Formats: sequence, C-alpha cells, structure tokens
Amino acid sequence: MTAINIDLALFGQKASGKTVYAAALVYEIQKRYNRSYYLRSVEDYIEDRVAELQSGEWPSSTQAFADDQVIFDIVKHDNSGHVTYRTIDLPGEMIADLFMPGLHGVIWHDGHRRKLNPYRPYVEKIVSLIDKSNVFMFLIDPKGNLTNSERLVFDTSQDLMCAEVIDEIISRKNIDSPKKMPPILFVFTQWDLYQEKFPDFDNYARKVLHVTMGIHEKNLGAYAIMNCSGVGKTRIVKTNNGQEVKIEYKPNPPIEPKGVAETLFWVIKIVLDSKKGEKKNGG
Ligand SMILES: Nc1nc2c(ncn2[C@@H]2O[C@H](COP(=O)(O)OP(=O)(O)OP(=O)(O)O)[C@@H](O)[C@H]2O)c(=O)[nH]1
Ligand SMILES: [Mg+2]
Repeated sequence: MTAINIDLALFGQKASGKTVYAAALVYEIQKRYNRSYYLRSVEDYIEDRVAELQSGEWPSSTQAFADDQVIFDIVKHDNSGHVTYRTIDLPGEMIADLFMPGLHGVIWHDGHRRKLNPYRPYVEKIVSLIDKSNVFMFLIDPKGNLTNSERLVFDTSQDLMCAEVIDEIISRKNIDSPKKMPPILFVFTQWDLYQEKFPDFDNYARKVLHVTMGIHEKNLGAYAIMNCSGVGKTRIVKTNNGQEVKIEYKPNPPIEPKGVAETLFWVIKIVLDSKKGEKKNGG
C-alpha cells in the first residue's frame, strides 16, 4: 500500500473563513467520517469553535498565530496516509501591502523592502510555510468581491496573493514543468450566502481569479476550484441599538457543512493518483 504524507498549507486573508472551515472539517471527521479517519493533535481552540458554531455563534477573530501553526493532523485508520494542516494569519492590510503594486512596485518582489518591518516576519512565515508544504489551499472570501451594492468587483488583493504565492512556490521549489507542480486548491468559503447570487460558480470564480489564472494556469499541475460552507445554513438576527436595526447572519445549528470534507478528499485522491503515476513511470 502506498502511504502518503501530506503537508497542507492553508492560505487566506483575515476573515476569509479559515477558522470556520477548520472547525467544520473537524466536525465532519468526527461525525461522518470517523470510520476512515481520526484526528491527531487538534488544537483545543478548534474544538471550542465547533461548540461555538453549534451554539449559533461565529468564532471570534483568531489571535495572530505562532509560526506555521499546526491546526490538526488527519490520519487514515489504516495508516495509509496522513494530512497535516498548517496556516498563518495574514491581515488584509498585509496582503494588500505585500502583493499589490504600489508607487514603488510590489514589495513581495523587492528583496530589500521585504526584509524590513513590518513585512519581514510575514514574509518569513509565508516562505517557511511554502518550504514545508507539498499541497496548497487558498481560501477566498467572496465578500471581498462585492461592492456595497452587491455587484461583483474584482478583489485584486486575494487574486494577487494567490498569483504571488504560486510564483514563489515555482521559484523556491525549482519547478520547471506543470508535472512537478504541487496540487493547488482554491476554495471559496461562505458559499451558503452566495450560491444564489452566482449560480454559475465556475464562471464567477475564474473572474475573481483572473490574474492568477491568466499568469499561472499553464504552470499549474493538478488544481481545482471549489466552494464550501462551514455551517450550511444561517439564520437572520436583527439587533436594534436604538438608532438603527442591524441585520446579521449567524449559524443556524445543528451545522451542516457542505463541500468541506470534499476538499480533503480531493487532496488525498490527487496525491494518491500522482504516487501511482510515479510508480508506473518507474519513479
Ligand atoms: N454564511 C457563512 N458565513 C461564514 C462561513 N464561514 C465564515 N463565515 C463568515 O466569515 C467570518 C470570518 O470567518 P472566520 O472563520 O473567523 O475567518 P478567519 O479566516 O479564521 O478569520 P481570522 O481568524 O480573523 O483571520 C465569520 O465570522 C462569518 O461571518 C460560512 O460557512 N457561512
Ligand atoms: Mg480565524
């Protein structure tokens, strides 16, 4: 049997849905897939977040993570493989600063400026996570692509983050052909809120990722663009602070994650397939 070890890097800007995705995945493994998988070294805070979602509340924003924090390991019962999820927190401003072209170009490409504060610690974390990982996942917040009037705009910062990180993967891992490219998964979160607005998901997603796809589609090996919802359904909560009525969407327990475990299964399948391919080619 081929054993696989996957080190998965989870990239996503602040509020892109990393914590909800991680909590929903933990919930799915424990509830629905516990015959095939178990969890190892789950951070306590993730299990607390599952409870929070089940009580109808969103997790509070995660405090800055330590370096390359392991969120959890997912292990197959037959020990044929395991997947380690790691992430880092990237504030929205940091993503904009590092990856968006400014007056003096893109900081990410500027060997001198990326060594200066406040960029340096983030650059170091990103680079170290790239070096450690053999599968990459980008979580994309669809909200970033809507104007106040709810029209689709292009959130260049998330798109450029993907493009630049992929660029860095190619150069740091000396990738000279799509065959050697690690698997990459783009996942749009919170899809319960957006599915009706964008019924043609593929078309929507490619518009949002137009820079990344324009530059890198030819360089990518195995990749997929998916969507998920960590909670499946929400309820509307109206709060009245005396002056205005605020409308919010909150989880509507029990949660029913959609498309979450599928991201894990895609990763495992792709890595297994590529192992089989290597074997066939005598590698
Ligand atoms: N409707 C809906 N909203 C979601 C879902 N997942 C996340 N959200 C919304 O997005 C917000 C941010 O989600 P988090 O999981 O906390 O995002 P994060 O990337 O961990 O954010 P930080 O910890 O601040 O970096 C939540 O408070 C919800 O408002 C989902 O599945 N459905
Ligand atoms: Mg979080």
